[in-house]
Amino acid sequence: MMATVNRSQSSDTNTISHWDKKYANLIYEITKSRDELTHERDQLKMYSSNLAEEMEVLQSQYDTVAASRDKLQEELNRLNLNRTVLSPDKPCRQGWIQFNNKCYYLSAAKESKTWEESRKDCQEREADLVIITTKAELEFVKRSSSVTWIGLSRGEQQDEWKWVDGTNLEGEGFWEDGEPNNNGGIEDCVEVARFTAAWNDAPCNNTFSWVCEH
Ligand code: MMA
Ligand code: CA
Repeated sequence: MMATVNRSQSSDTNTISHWDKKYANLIYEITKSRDELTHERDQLKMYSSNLAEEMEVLQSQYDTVAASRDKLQEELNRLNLNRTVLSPDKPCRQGWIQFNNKCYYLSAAKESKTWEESRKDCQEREADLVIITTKAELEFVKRSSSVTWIGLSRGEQQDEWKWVDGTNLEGEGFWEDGEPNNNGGIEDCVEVARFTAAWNDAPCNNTFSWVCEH
């Protein structure tokens, strides 16, 4: 702006050429720095696209490592389950209750599962649904607050009952009076009632408490 004012006030061609030179120089400098910036921008673009590629590679490496970490964690959990040193005075894992020479896991009070789900839970604890052999064990297994699944279910035949270890029920068992009655023709699993220490056949899809043994 100052230049325009000066120029209009001057008729000196030397001065004009002086300003032209200055502008030419300025334009040259600006053009040069624009070209430099353009170059720098292009380099940054390339750099950024290289980084994006590198990130993709790292991401996939991370995913692989994370997956193997999760697998190891699972394995560790499994090993920890067995790690508890069992001694004669403390033969059961933490959270398990000893009764005679066996260890029992009683499901949490608020939890209930179908017979199959209960069995799966026990198997995940490296145990199985309880097999009851004595009246004393039945009394122990009975839960005062809820009905309890045990490891007994109907076999191939209507009157055949199988324990989870594959053996058949021997003898009379501990059936409630009038049981098993296969009510509605859909009662293939056995529970211990809330009030009486006796068995009842019930639909396997009912959800009850459960007791594991190992
Ligand atoms: C009755 C009795 C049982 C049967 C259940 C099913 C409450 O007991 O018939 O044998 O299993 O009903 O709910
Ligand atoms: Ca029944």
